[in-house]
Amino acid sequence: MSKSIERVRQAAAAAGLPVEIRRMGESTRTAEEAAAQCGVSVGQIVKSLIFKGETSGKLYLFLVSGDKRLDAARAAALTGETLGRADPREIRDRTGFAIGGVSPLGHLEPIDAYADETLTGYDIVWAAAGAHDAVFSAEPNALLAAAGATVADVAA
Ligand code: 5CA
Repeated sequence: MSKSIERVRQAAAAAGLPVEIRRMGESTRTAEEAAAQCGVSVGQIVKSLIFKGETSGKLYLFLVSGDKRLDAARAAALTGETLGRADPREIRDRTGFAIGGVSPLGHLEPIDAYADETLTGYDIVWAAAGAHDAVFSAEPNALLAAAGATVADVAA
């Protein structure tokens, strides 16, 4: 098992959320691909989006339903600073995950996390597990709590 997948498994277990990570064999890089592979609606896929604070240089994690977009103004109000895209290399170096496999859990450094409240309307959601074909499912409130995410109205 890859190091980053194992990091997700261990972080989830340590947070009280034992997960079964599935390698799908096909790409789950995008929410649409993940939904097709998991046989669920796109809204049930948790996007793990990394943004960077333009003032602090901190990375932030936003967990957003696959059928929603992050509202940049609401996100900035929550973090207290303007946010920009982090570049793929910096995301990989600082979180330990490549884009398409960024997980809600198991980042190399602690990360402030916020979650789209619409995720809590589903019985089960699916999220990336550290590789571009690796996913796990969880009850959304349990997942967001394990990720230490503040649940808020962040979706557009
Ligand atoms: N594995 C799936 C869901 S299980 C997944 O990781 N989806 S995702 O939405 O969380 O990750 C893809 C996201 O990465 C895209 O929605 C996009 O916001 C972001 N992304 C794609 N390309 C770049 C890039 N060049 N720089 C920064 N972010 C990017």
